[in-house]
Amino acid sequence: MIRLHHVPQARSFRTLWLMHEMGLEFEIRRHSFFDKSMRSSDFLALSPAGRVPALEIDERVLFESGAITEYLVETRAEAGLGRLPGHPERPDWLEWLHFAETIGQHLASLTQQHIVLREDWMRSPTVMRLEAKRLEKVLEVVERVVARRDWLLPSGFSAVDTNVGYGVMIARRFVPADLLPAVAAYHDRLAARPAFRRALAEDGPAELYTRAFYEAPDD
Ligand SMILES: N[C@@H](CCC(=O)N[C@@H](CS)C(=O)NCC(=O)O)C(=O)O
Repeated sequence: MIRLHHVPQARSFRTLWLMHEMGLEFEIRRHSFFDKSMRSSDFLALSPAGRVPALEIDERVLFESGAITEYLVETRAEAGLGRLPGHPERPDWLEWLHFAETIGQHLASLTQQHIVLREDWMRSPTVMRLEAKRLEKVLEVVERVVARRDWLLPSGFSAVDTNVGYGVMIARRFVPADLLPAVAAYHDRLAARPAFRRALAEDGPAELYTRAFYEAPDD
């Protein structure tokens, strides 16, 4: 039995989507950021930093979405979504897998600024603008690649498209989609995949991002 610990719209969406791409059977245990349950001793026993995703699989628990991605594609290699050691695209695959968290750090900062910090006096418009610009710069790396081909790797869709693709999906709430047309088209290709649609249908009610776009206020 595989059990995914998930919060709607969080990085655990990567794992939810990837497992559908791989055709795996699993169950979902949904959590909330706002009811303190992720600080309970039961949850911390699964995910010591109190974060999602955490995945119960093969008689153990794994946390860190990138590690989970790597574990899934290595232990279930028949799905063909990894690029395992020896594969000529292995270095590129690893680069994209970890680059997903370079995107993720700006998303986390913007989410904290716009959503988690609820009072205006807690927020910094300077940080909001800076982080949105830095996110745009990071996405330009993706833009240059997906302007030339459908997926991140020349050989076709792989698990790194789910890890980076989650970042692309959330980034649209902070960086106008028309600034990065190839990324917008890449997003549309990702969103048309049946596994993405199944994951979205199972994601659960949004409690983080309730607006389509979060604009940095003027000072
Ligand atoms: N690098 C980790 C980051 C995990 C993470 O920070 N997840 C967020 C949701 S996107 C979380 O659970 N935050 C709860 C908290 O910070 O208390 C990963 O990719 O799994």
